[in-house]
Amino acid sequence: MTANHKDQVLAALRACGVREEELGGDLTSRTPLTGDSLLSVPRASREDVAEAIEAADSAFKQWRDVPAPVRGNVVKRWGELLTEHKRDLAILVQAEAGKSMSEAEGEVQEMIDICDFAVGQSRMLYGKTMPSERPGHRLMETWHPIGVVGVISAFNFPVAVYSWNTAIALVCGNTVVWKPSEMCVLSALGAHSLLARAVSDCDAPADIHRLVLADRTAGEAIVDDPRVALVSATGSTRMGKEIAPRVAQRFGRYLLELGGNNAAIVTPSADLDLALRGIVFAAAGTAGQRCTTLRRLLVHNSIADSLVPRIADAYGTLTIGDPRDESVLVGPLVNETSFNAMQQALQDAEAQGGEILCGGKRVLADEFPNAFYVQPAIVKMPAQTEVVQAETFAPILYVMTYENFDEAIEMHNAVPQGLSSAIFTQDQSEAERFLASSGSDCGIANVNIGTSGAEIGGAFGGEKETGGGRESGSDAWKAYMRRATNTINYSGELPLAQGVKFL
Ligand code: UN1
Repeated sequence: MTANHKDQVLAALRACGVREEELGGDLTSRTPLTGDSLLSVPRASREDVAEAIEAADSAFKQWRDVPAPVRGNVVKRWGELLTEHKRDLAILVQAEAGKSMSEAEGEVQEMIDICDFAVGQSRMLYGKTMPSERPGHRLMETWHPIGVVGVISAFNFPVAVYSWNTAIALVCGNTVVWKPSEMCVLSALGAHSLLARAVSDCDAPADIHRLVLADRTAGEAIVDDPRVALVSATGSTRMGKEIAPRVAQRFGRYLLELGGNNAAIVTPSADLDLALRGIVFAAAGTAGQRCTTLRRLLVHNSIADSLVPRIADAYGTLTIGDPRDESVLVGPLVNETSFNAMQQALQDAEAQGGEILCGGKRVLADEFPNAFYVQPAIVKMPAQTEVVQAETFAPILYVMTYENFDEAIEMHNAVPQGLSSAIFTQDQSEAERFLASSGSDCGIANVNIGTSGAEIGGAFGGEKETGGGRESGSDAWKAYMRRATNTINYSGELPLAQGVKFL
């Protein structure tokens, strides 16, 4: 099985255009499906990172002057290649992140979607014109690229989040240096090779995108390098707390997508069949390893006894195991550290008055002694204690009850993170109150949809300890550009603004 898996991964890498000489080295990719090593890649040194930034910086000097719609051609071609190699890249994502094939292909689809979006955006880098207060004057704003964008991405979406940043950064006229998670170097090579092919097919400068495969020291080199105009990083709140002041120190820009602790409120009027499906996908899908995973369920007292046992029953029907079997819905945790963190959180939850209603145990340990498959857990909590306040990157759903709607909103917002949120209700007034300024305090607020699985067309990101960044759709492109305000005088006179007289 493992030998076959390696062969399958190697075939997928080759299909994506990865060359033999890019493999072999001391950075080894290990699959969470079995815990076995797959293939190794060379580890970039600090000097390699500096060289990549230098090359991307010098490519920027050319790329910024290429018309934006022409830059869009590269991204268009990338999208075509991703479509052609969707399955190949999904095999790599599955091998390293442990997702079901449907979710792994969904991740590549997210890349294709952002390419489409970015191609359109390349013709819509709109600036405003404003009426000038002076006769014979025009006032307008123009948007310009900023330089090298450093992308630091996490294991759980090893290629999609990178592509949100890269597709938009490239059409905006920036160049990209990418440091992926060291757990997902093969997926990174696959995605990067397809982009390299698109770049070459379009005769664009080769160094508009560079990949550095290494551990966190490479990330630190990107964070501290003054040639990196924007650091876009996905990861833990702890990581973001280190990055933000370091980038701010050198007046660089940062865009952070950090921890989530997402909740859903279920009100008495909710369609419980629909809520059930939304909750189970959001809480147990991707083995609880999305930033947008549902971690807290706030259920009205009157329906808790009918809804919660149904969720537990649905959990009992989830197929857990090696996702190369297409009937599997829940794959493994990424590694032992994750498993230990989950067990610790469950212990803490019990110590803080919680009751484990179902799940939480390791399964398939005999078959896969080096992989960590777990049953998704549901834990009834008396209150939002310390463990509920923290993001544990594993499938634990904490359930709490509430009595009135205001209390539900208050509980909803009473955590340090602010990424995604949802309400299940058939009552329009409750839905509107949830979406109002005094409702959910998150960057994403949904009605009758779970917390995860956002489309790329909207801006993605969150408030508070989630870091405040916005990536992907809507006007997130503005974070990748600088704005210039231009005043043009065609009057032949020199009237000063505010009526000031001088000379
Ligand atoms: C992440 O987990 O970092 O909304 C990104 C979602 C996906 C992206 C998740 N579209 O769940």
